[in-house]
Amino acid sequence: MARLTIPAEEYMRSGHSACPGCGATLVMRYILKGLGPNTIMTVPACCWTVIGTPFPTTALDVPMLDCAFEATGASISGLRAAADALGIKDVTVVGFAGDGGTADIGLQALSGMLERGTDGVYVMYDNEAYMNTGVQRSGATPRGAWTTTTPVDEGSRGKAESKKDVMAIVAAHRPAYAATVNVAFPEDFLKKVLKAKEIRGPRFFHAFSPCPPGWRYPPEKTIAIGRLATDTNVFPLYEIEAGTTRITRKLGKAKPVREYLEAQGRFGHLTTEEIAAIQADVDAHWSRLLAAEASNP
Ligand SMILES: Cc1ncc(C[n+]2csc(CCOP(=O)(O)OP(=O)(O)O)c2C)c(N)n1
Ligand code: SF4
Ligand SMILES: [Mg+2]
Repeated sequence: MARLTIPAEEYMRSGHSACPGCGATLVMRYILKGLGPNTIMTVPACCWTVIGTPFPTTALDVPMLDCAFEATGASISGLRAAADALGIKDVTVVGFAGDGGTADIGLQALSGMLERGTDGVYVMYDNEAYMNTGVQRSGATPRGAWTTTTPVDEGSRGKAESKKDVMAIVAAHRPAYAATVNVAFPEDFLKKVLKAKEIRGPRFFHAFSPCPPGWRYPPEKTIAIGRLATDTNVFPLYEIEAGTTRITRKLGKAKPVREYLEAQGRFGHLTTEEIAAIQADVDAHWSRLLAAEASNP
Protein backbone atom coordinates (compact mmCIF):
# COMPACT_ATOMS: atom_id res chain seq x y z
CA MET A 1 0.00 0.00 0.00
CA ALA A 2 1.36 3.43 -0.93
CA ARG A 3 2.05 5.49 2.17
CA LEU A 4 -0.43 8.18 3.00
CA THR A 5 0.12 11.27 5.08
CA ILE A 6 -2.44 11.57 7.88
CA PRO A 7 -4.29 14.89 7.37
CA ALA A 8 -3.02 17.46 9.89
CA GLU A 9 -6.43 19.08 10.46
CA GLU A 10 -8.15 18.25 13.75
CA TYR A 11 -11.94 18.34 14.22
CA MET A 12 -11.87 16.81 17.69
CA ARG A 13 -10.57 18.90 20.57
CA SER A 14 -8.60 17.98 23.65
CA GLY A 15 -10.18 18.44 27.07
CA HIS A 16 -12.86 15.78 26.61
CA SER A 17 -13.77 13.33 29.37
CA ALA A 18 -12.64 9.95 27.98
CA CYS A 19 -10.49 7.62 30.08
CA PRO A 20 -6.72 7.74 29.36
CA GLY A 21 -5.87 5.40 26.48
CA CYS A 22 -9.44 5.30 25.12
CA GLY A 23 -9.49 3.77 21.63
CA ALA A 24 -12.91 5.27 20.85
CA THR A 25 -11.46 8.80 20.89
CA LEU A 26 -8.97 7.84 18.17
CA VAL A 27 -11.79 6.35 16.08
CA MET A 28 -13.64 9.69 16.16
CA ARG A 29 -10.45 11.64 15.50
CA TYR A 30 -9.52 9.59 12.42
CA ILE A 31 -13.06 9.50 11.03
CA LEU A 32 -13.24 13.30 11.20
CA LYS A 33 -9.73 13.78 9.79
CA GLY A 34 -10.88 11.79 6.78
CA LEU A 35 -14.38 13.20 6.31
CA GLY A 36 -13.56 16.82 7.17
CA PRO A 37 -15.67 19.70 8.51
CA ASN A 38 -18.77 19.19 6.31
CA THR A 39 -19.95 16.37 8.53
CA ILE A 40 -23.01 15.93 10.75
CA MET A 41 -22.73 13.36 13.55
CA THR A 42 -25.58 11.47 15.14
CA VAL A 43 -24.60 9.58 18.28
CA PRO A 44 -26.78 7.33 20.47
CA ALA A 45 -26.35 6.57 24.17
CA CYS A 46 -22.76 5.29 24.59
CA CYS A 47 -19.41 6.42 25.99
CA TRP A 48 -19.12 9.01 23.22
CA THR A 49 -22.17 10.97 24.35
CA VAL A 50 -20.37 11.44 27.65
CA ILE A 51 -16.91 11.97 26.16
CA GLY A 52 -17.90 14.70 23.77
CA THR A 53 -21.04 16.55 24.76
CA PRO A 54 -21.07 18.06 28.28
CA PHE A 55 -21.13 21.86 27.92
CA PRO A 56 -18.79 23.79 28.02
CA THR A 57 -16.27 21.05 27.14
CA THR A 58 -17.90 19.93 23.89
CA ALA A 59 -15.19 18.16 21.96
CA LEU A 60 -16.29 18.22 18.31
CA ASP A 61 -15.96 20.97 15.73
CA VAL A 62 -18.90 19.52 13.76
CA PRO A 63 -22.63 19.42 14.64
CA MET A 64 -23.68 16.43 16.72
CA LEU A 65 -27.18 15.12 17.41
CA ASP A 66 -27.77 12.91 20.46
CA CYS A 67 -30.22 10.27 19.16
CA ALA A 68 -32.07 7.45 20.94
CA PHE A 69 -30.03 4.34 21.73
CA GLU A 70 -31.73 2.08 19.17
CA ALA A 71 -32.15 4.67 16.41
CA THR A 72 -28.76 5.46 14.84
CA GLY A 73 -29.57 4.01 11.41
CA ALA A 74 -32.96 5.75 11.31
CA SER A 75 -31.34 8.97 12.48
CA ILE A 76 -28.83 8.85 9.60
CA SER A 77 -31.68 8.38 7.11
CA GLY A 78 -33.67 11.25 8.67
CA LEU A 79 -30.76 13.68 8.69
CA ARG A 80 -29.92 12.82 5.09
CA ALA A 81 -33.53 13.40 4.02
CA ALA A 82 -33.59 16.73 5.88
CA ALA A 83 -30.32 17.86 4.30
CA ASP A 84 -31.65 16.93 0.85
CA ALA A 85 -34.91 18.79 1.50
CA LEU A 86 -32.89 21.89 2.42
CA GLY A 87 -30.73 21.50 -0.68
CA ILE A 88 -27.58 20.81 1.39
CA LYS A 89 -25.60 18.39 -0.78
CA ASP A 90 -22.03 18.86 0.41
CA VAL A 91 -22.36 17.15 3.78
CA THR A 92 -21.64 13.63 5.04
CA VAL A 93 -24.10 12.27 7.57
CA VAL A 94 -22.38 9.96 10.04
CA GLY A 95 -23.89 7.69 12.68
CA PHE A 96 -21.34 6.95 15.39
CA ALA A 97 -22.48 4.15 17.70
CA GLY A 98 -21.03 1.58 20.07
CA ASP A 99 -21.16 -2.18 19.65
CA GLY A 100 -24.13 -2.48 22.02
CA GLY A 101 -25.96 0.23 20.09
CA THR A 102 -25.18 -1.54 16.81
CA ALA A 103 -24.88 -5.32 17.21
CA ASP A 104 -27.81 -5.48 19.64
CA ILE A 105 -30.31 -2.69 20.24
CA GLY A 106 -29.75 -0.74 17.00
CA LEU A 107 -29.45 -3.67 14.60
CA GLN A 108 -32.86 -3.22 13.00
CA ALA A 109 -32.30 0.50 12.43
CA LEU A 110 -28.92 -0.26 10.84
CA SER A 111 -30.56 -2.89 8.62
CA GLY A 112 -33.24 -0.39 7.58
CA MET A 113 -30.68 2.26 6.67
CA LEU A 114 -28.70 -0.23 4.57
CA GLU A 115 -31.80 -1.64 2.89
CA ARG A 116 -33.12 1.83 2.03
CA GLY A 117 -29.79 2.65 0.42
CA THR A 118 -29.34 5.79 2.54
CA ASP A 119 -26.40 7.93 1.46
CA GLY A 120 -24.58 7.99 4.79
CA VAL A 121 -21.78 6.53 6.90
CA TYR A 122 -22.33 4.24 9.89
CA VAL A 123 -19.41 3.76 12.29
CA MET A 124 -19.59 1.00 14.91
CA TYR A 125 -16.79 1.66 17.39
CA ASP A 126 -16.32 -1.70 19.01
CA ASN A 127 -15.05 -1.82 22.58
CA GLU A 128 -16.75 -5.21 22.91
CA ALA A 129 -19.16 -4.45 25.77
CA TYR A 130 -21.60 -1.86 27.15
CA MET A 131 -18.79 0.19 28.69
CA ASN A 132 -20.64 3.39 29.56
CA THR A 133 -22.90 1.54 31.98
CA GLY A 134 -20.19 -0.61 33.57
CA VAL A 135 -18.90 -3.37 31.24
CA GLN A 136 -21.97 -5.51 30.51
CA ARG A 137 -21.59 -8.14 27.76
CA SER A 138 -22.90 -7.31 24.27
CA GLY A 139 -23.38 -9.44 21.16
CA ALA A 140 -19.92 -8.22 20.12
CA THR A 141 -18.15 -9.35 23.31
CA PRO A 142 -15.77 -12.17 22.35
CA ARG A 143 -16.00 -15.70 23.68
CA GLY A 144 -14.27 -16.22 27.01
CA ALA A 145 -14.17 -12.55 28.01
CA TRP A 146 -14.92 -11.45 31.55
CA THR A 147 -17.60 -8.78 31.87
CA THR A 148 -19.77 -7.84 34.85
CA THR A 149 -22.60 -9.95 33.36
CA THR A 150 -20.31 -12.83 32.30
CA PRO A 151 -18.38 -13.27 35.53
CA VAL A 152 -15.58 -15.69 36.22
CA ASP A 153 -16.65 -17.79 39.17
CA GLU A 154 -17.64 -21.37 39.97
CA GLY A 155 -20.56 -21.31 37.52
CA SER A 156 -19.16 -19.15 34.69
CA ARG A 157 -15.99 -18.90 32.59
CA GLY A 158 -16.67 -15.52 31.04
CA LYS A 159 -18.83 -15.18 27.93
CA ALA A 160 -19.88 -18.59 26.64
CA GLU A 161 -21.02 -17.45 23.19
CA SER A 162 -18.98 -16.30 20.17
CA LYS A 163 -18.77 -12.70 18.97
CA LYS A 164 -21.53 -11.69 16.55
CA ASP A 165 -20.17 -11.17 13.02
CA VAL A 166 -21.63 -7.73 12.32
CA MET A 167 -19.56 -7.29 9.14
CA ALA A 168 -21.16 -10.45 7.69
CA ILE A 169 -24.64 -9.11 8.57
CA VAL A 170 -23.82 -5.79 6.93
CA ALA A 171 -22.29 -7.49 3.87
CA ALA A 172 -25.52 -9.46 3.36
CA HIS A 173 -27.22 -6.10 2.66
CA ARG A 174 -24.73 -5.44 -0.18
CA PRO A 175 -23.78 -1.88 0.95
CA ALA A 176 -21.78 0.45 -1.27
CA TYR A 177 -18.76 0.02 1.01
CA ALA A 178 -17.88 -1.73 4.28
CA ALA A 179 -14.52 -1.98 6.02
CA THR A 180 -12.85 -2.94 9.25
CA VAL A 181 -10.44 -0.39 10.71
CA ASN A 182 -8.18 -0.41 13.77
CA VAL A 183 -6.85 2.62 15.66
CA ALA A 184 -3.43 0.93 15.74
CA PHE A 185 -3.20 1.18 11.91
CA PRO A 186 -3.95 4.86 11.14
CA GLU A 187 -2.66 4.78 7.53
CA ASP A 188 -4.99 1.90 6.63
CA PHE A 189 -7.80 3.58 8.60
CA LEU A 190 -7.48 6.96 6.83
CA LYS A 191 -7.08 5.40 3.40
CA LYS A 192 -10.42 3.63 3.83
CA VAL A 193 -12.18 6.73 5.18
CA LEU A 194 -10.92 8.88 2.29
CA LYS A 195 -12.10 6.22 -0.15
CA ALA A 196 -15.52 5.95 1.52
CA LYS A 197 -15.94 9.73 1.39
CA GLU A 198 -16.00 9.61 -2.42
CA ILE A 199 -18.56 6.77 -2.57
CA ARG A 200 -22.32 7.44 -2.48
CA GLY A 201 -24.80 5.17 -0.73
CA PRO A 202 -24.61 3.29 2.57
CA ARG A 203 -21.12 2.89 3.97
CA PHE A 204 -20.15 1.02 7.14
CA PHE A 205 -17.05 0.91 9.34
CA HIS A 206 -16.35 -1.68 12.02
CA ALA A 207 -13.74 0.10 14.16
CA PHE A 208 -11.64 -1.78 16.70
CA SER A 209 -11.57 0.32 19.90
CA PRO A 210 -9.47 -0.98 22.81
CA CYS A 211 -10.81 0.09 26.22
CA PRO A 212 -8.31 0.00 29.14
CA PRO A 213 -10.76 -0.21 32.08
CA GLY A 214 -13.15 -2.62 30.37
CA TRP A 215 -10.45 -4.91 29.00
CA ARG A 216 -8.25 -4.55 32.08
CA TYR A 217 -4.91 -3.44 30.70
CA PRO A 218 -2.73 -0.34 31.33
CA PRO A 219 -3.75 2.70 29.20
CA GLU A 220 -0.37 3.00 27.48
CA LYS A 221 -0.89 -0.43 25.86
CA THR A 222 -3.84 0.58 23.64
CA ILE A 223 -1.87 0.69 20.39
CA ALA A 224 0.15 -2.46 21.21
CA ILE A 225 -3.08 -4.37 21.89
CA GLY A 226 -4.64 -3.01 18.72
CA ARG A 227 -1.65 -4.23 16.70
CA LEU A 228 -1.80 -7.64 18.33
CA ALA A 229 -5.52 -7.95 17.53
CA THR A 230 -4.83 -7.64 13.81
CA ASP A 231 -1.49 -9.46 13.73
CA THR A 232 -3.04 -12.50 15.47
CA ASN A 233 -6.02 -12.43 13.00
CA VAL A 234 -8.41 -11.75 15.90
CA PHE A 235 -9.43 -8.55 14.09
CA PRO A 236 -8.46 -8.80 10.40
CA LEU A 237 -8.34 -5.65 8.30
CA TYR A 238 -10.40 -5.88 5.11
CA GLU A 239 -12.85 -4.01 2.93
CA ILE A 240 -15.85 -4.99 0.83
CA GLU A 241 -16.46 -2.76 -2.16
CA ALA A 242 -19.20 -3.53 -4.69
CA GLY A 243 -19.26 -7.13 -3.46
CA THR A 244 -15.49 -7.59 -3.71
CA THR A 245 -13.57 -8.54 -0.55
CA ARG A 246 -9.99 -7.38 -0.11
CA ILE A 247 -7.80 -8.08 2.91
CA THR A 248 -5.67 -4.98 3.52
CA ARG A 249 -3.10 -6.45 5.92
CA LYS A 250 -1.67 -9.95 5.60
CA LEU A 251 1.30 -11.29 7.50
CA GLY A 252 3.30 -14.28 6.23
CA LYS A 253 2.49 -15.97 9.52
CA ALA A 254 0.03 -14.66 12.08
CA LYS A 255 1.09 -14.40 15.72
CA PRO A 256 -0.48 -16.84 18.20
CA VAL A 257 -3.80 -15.60 19.63
CA ARG A 258 -2.42 -16.37 23.09
CA GLU A 259 -0.20 -13.25 22.89
CA TYR A 260 -3.28 -11.05 22.43
CA LEU A 261 -5.30 -12.77 25.15
CA GLU A 262 -2.51 -12.76 27.74
CA ALA A 263 -2.10 -8.99 27.44
CA GLN A 264 -5.57 -8.35 28.92
CA GLY A 265 -7.00 -9.03 32.36
CA ARG A 266 -10.45 -9.85 30.95
CA PHE A 267 -8.95 -13.07 29.52
CA GLY A 268 -6.62 -13.76 32.47
CA HIS A 269 -8.60 -16.80 33.67
CA LEU A 270 -8.43 -18.76 30.39
CA THR A 271 -6.86 -22.22 30.41
CA THR A 272 -4.61 -23.64 27.68
CA GLU A 273 -7.59 -25.62 26.35
CA GLU A 274 -9.85 -22.56 26.29
CA ILE A 275 -7.17 -20.55 24.46
CA ALA A 276 -6.80 -23.38 21.91
CA ALA A 277 -10.58 -23.27 21.27
CA ILE A 278 -10.41 -19.50 20.69
CA GLN A 279 -7.43 -19.99 18.35
CA ALA A 280 -9.54 -22.48 16.36
CA ASP A 281 -12.39 -19.93 16.10
CA VAL A 282 -9.94 -17.27 14.87
CA ASP A 283 -8.39 -19.65 12.32
CA ALA A 284 -11.83 -20.62 11.00
CA HIS A 285 -12.85 -16.96 10.58
CA TRP A 286 -9.58 -16.16 8.80
CA SER A 287 -10.09 -19.13 6.44
CA ARG A 288 -13.59 -17.88 5.59
CA LEU A 289 -12.15 -14.45 4.83
CA LEU A 290 -9.43 -15.89 2.57
CA ALA A 291 -12.09 -17.96 0.77
CA ALA A 292 -14.26 -14.86 0.28
CA GLU A 293 -11.29 -13.00 -1.19
CA ALA A 294 -10.41 -15.93 -3.45
CA SER A 295 -13.97 -16.14 -4.81
CA ASN A 296 -14.29 -12.46 -5.76
CA PRO A 297 -16.16 -11.91 -9.04
C1 LIG B 1 -33.13 2.48 25.59
C2 LIG B 1 -31.93 2.61 26.47
N1 LIG B 1 -31.52 1.52 27.18
C3 LIG B 1 -30.44 1.60 27.97
C4 LIG B 1 -29.74 2.77 28.09
C5 LIG B 1 -28.56 2.85 29.04
N2 LIG B 1 -27.29 2.90 28.34
C6 LIG B 1 -26.67 4.07 28.05
S1 LIG B 1 -25.18 3.90 27.33
C7 LIG B 1 -25.31 2.21 27.42
C8 LIG B 1 -24.18 1.33 26.93
C9 LIG B 1 -23.88 1.47 25.48
O1 LIG B 1 -23.00 0.45 25.07
P1 LIG B 1 -22.30 0.56 23.66
O2 LIG B 1 -23.30 0.85 22.61
O3 LIG B 1 -21.46 -0.66 23.44
O4 LIG B 1 -21.37 1.85 23.79
P2 LIG B 1 -20.18 2.06 24.89
O5 LIG B 1 -20.82 2.54 26.13
O6 LIG B 1 -19.50 0.75 25.08
O7 LIG B 1 -19.30 3.08 24.28
C10 LIG B 1 -26.53 1.81 27.98
C11 LIG B 1 -26.95 0.42 28.22
C12 LIG B 1 -30.21 3.89 27.35
N3 LIG B 1 -29.58 5.06 27.40
N4 LIG B 1 -31.30 3.78 26.56
S1 SF4 C 1 -14.87 3.14 29.30
FE1 SF4 C 1 -13.59 2.53 27.55
S2 SF4 C 1 -14.63 3.30 25.69
FE2 SF4 C 1 -15.53 4.35 27.49
S3 SF4 C 1 -14.38 6.30 27.66
FE3 SF4 C 1 -13.35 4.78 28.99
S4 SF4 C 1 -11.75 3.82 27.67
FE4 SF4 C 1 -13.20 4.90 26.32
MG1 LIG D 1 -19.39 -0.85 23.65
